[in-house]
Parts: sequence; C-alpha cells; structure tokens
Amino acid sequence: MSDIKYSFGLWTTGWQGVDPFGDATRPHLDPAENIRKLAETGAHAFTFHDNDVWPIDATEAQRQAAIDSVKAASEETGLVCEMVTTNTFSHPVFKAGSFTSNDRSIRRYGLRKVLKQVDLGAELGATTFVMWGGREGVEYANSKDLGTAHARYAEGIDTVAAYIKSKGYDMRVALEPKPNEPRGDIFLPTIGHAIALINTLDNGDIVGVNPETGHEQMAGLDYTHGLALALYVNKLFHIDLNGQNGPKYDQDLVFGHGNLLSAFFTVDLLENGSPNGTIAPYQGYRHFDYKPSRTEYIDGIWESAAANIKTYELLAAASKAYRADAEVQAAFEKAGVLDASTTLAAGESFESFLAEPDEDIASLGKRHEGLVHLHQLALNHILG
Ligand code: GLT
Ligand code: MN
Ligand code: MN
Ligand code: MN
Repeated sequence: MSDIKYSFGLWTTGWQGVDPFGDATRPHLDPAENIRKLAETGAHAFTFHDNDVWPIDATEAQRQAAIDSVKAASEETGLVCEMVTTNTFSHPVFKAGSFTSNDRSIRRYGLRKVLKQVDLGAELGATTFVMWGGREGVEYANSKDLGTAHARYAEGIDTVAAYIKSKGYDMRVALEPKPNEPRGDIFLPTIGHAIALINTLDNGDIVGVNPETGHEQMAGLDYTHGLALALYVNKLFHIDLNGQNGPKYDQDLVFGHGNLLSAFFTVDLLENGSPNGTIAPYQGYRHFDYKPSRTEYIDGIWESAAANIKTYELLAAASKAYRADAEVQAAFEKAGVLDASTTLAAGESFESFLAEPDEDIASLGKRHEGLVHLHQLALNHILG
C-alpha cells in the first residue's frame, strides 16, 4: 500500500442498514470494535458523531465510559481521531432543523450540543470539525423566514468558529453541503452556496467545506470541479469520498462504485494537483463516508471498507501512470492545458488592449484540441 492516509466515519462501517423502508439487516457494532476492525482494514484514522458512540439520552457517566472505550481502542491500534462532528439530525427535537429551527430553545440546545463535541474533539486531537446540516432546510418554501434562517445558520457557524478560537484549539470547521435528503431542500446545497455564506462570517478564516462525492452528484454537478474551486480558494478543509450513480437518493456507495470516470479525475486532482500546477495536491486525509450496502452481512462491512481503499489505491496508481505518460503530456500540450498564461499582459493598459487588432477568428475557429483523444488516454490508464 502507498503512504496515503485513509480515514473512515464510525457511522459508515457501523451502519446497520436501516432505511426508510426496512429494518436493520446487521447487528449493532461496538465503536471500539469498529476502530479495531478499521485498523485491520488499513485505515489510519477514524471520525465520529457524538451519538455514534453514546446515545443522546446517556448519563454523564455512560458518556464518559463510552469515550474511554473509544480512547482505549485508539491508543491500542494507533488509529487517530482526525475529525469529529455532531448528530443534530436524528432526534425528533431536530425535525425542523437545529441552527435554523424557528424555536430558539432548540437552536440553543443544538448549539450547546455542538460546542460540547468541539471540546471532546480537541481533547482527542481532532483538527477538523464537520457540520452537516441535514435537517437545516424545509419541505415547504414558506416554513421559515428565509432571510432569518440564513442569518441564524451563519450565526451558529460563526459561534462555533469563535468558540474554537476562544479556546485556542488547533481545529477548523468544515461545512458539508447536500442538496436534499432528508429534507426536501437543504440550506447550503452545494459547495458554492457554502463558500458564499462562509465569506460573510466574522470567523470565516477557520471555516471551509467538506464536500461529499455523492452529494454534489445528486445535484447533477461535477464533484472534481467543486473540489477544484474549494482548493483554489483555500477552503477544502476535509473530504467525504463515496460513490453515486447520478441524481437520485443518496447512495453512499463504495468510492468508485458509482461514477468511476469521475472518481478517477477526483483522485487525479487530489493526488497530483492540476496538470500545470495551478492547484497543488491535497494534503488531508482521504476520508470515506459510505454505507456498506444493506444487502451485506457482517463480512460485507469489511469487504466494502477495504474496497474503498483498494479502489483509491488503484486509481491513484493509474493517475500517476497517466501523468507520467509522454503521450498524455503531449496531448495536454496540444490541448493547451499546460499553458497557465494570463489573458492580459502584466501592466497592459485598457487602451493598448482594445487597440490591438483581432486575429482571424475563422482560423481560430478551426483549432483542434484533441480532447477526445486525451480523454481516451485517461480511459486507457484506468482500464490498465
Ligand atoms: C450523515 C450524512 C453524511 C455526513 C455525516 C456527518 S452524517 O451520515 O449522510 O453525509 O457526512 O454529519
Ligand atoms: Mn451521502
Ligand atoms: Mn451519508
Ligand atoms: Mn458525508
């Protein structure tokens, strides 16, 4: 295996297969056992929600015992906790949102729950705090004052970031966009929406995004393009890799088990940066947020967890060979992909720019970039 660092959410391998139409198909998995099995599978780190480890109604003693058990498994295996997040979506109290609930008591409860998890994350050494606002949305457009809802969402996020700073924690916040499910329409549905709101925050310097493959694809968007924008504006603080087959319900398949071509270009960007170096390779954990399919029993949990790593490794190796291929580099060159020139010359005046005669657009229109050939070269590498 390469030296790439992999990480998994405890809620992924711990998912029992409950869906809106069916009961659990697998037994409960103890979080400490989950960590041990993830270590055997080749993971380097784990992530979790508060209520992946203890129930929402746990006493303080029960909560501490659960944390101690996870800490022991972490120390025993060497698996580190790189990110934590809060469950503000399962309990009925959050049915109409947490930070954007119309009820102030619910908003205050939700915010307190998040800040407690920030403290625990810092204690465990997590450097990223993810916020997926799955219930922050509506089914009916008139359910919330949309201005107030966005203002409250911003206030909540800004408060979490301010709290992290006040405590001096080495931690950044990563918002996770999703267009819909479980709500009809979720606020901050895409990477672009999230970045726009972050830009209004007082403490936005430590707030970025945690884009998930399937969530962008549910919106019909190109995940790799979203990652590129987030990298370009220095906001890619974390990633959730998985698989999705086009715009439908959130499948959370194994990485690469949905749109494989798109997965290849995601890996290519993360591992190698953009072809001419404008975007540098990604440094963070390769974090998987998938679900072992409901059809699988216990062996299938670990087979599917291993499949995420295996697929990533295969695509990473293919991407290295693709970039090292002289024919690919020549095709990049022909297409103009390696050219990082700006459109205006340094110090060029508007006057001289506008005075320049146009080139012959008929001959410019005959330009052939060889893009299908370039794409086929990528395919050749993916298929070995
Ligand atoms: C939930 C969601 C995921 C988020 C998790 C973080 S929870 O499983 O579907 O996409 O990443 O809250
Ligand atoms: Mn998902
Ligand atoms: Mn999910
Ligand atoms: Mn996710």
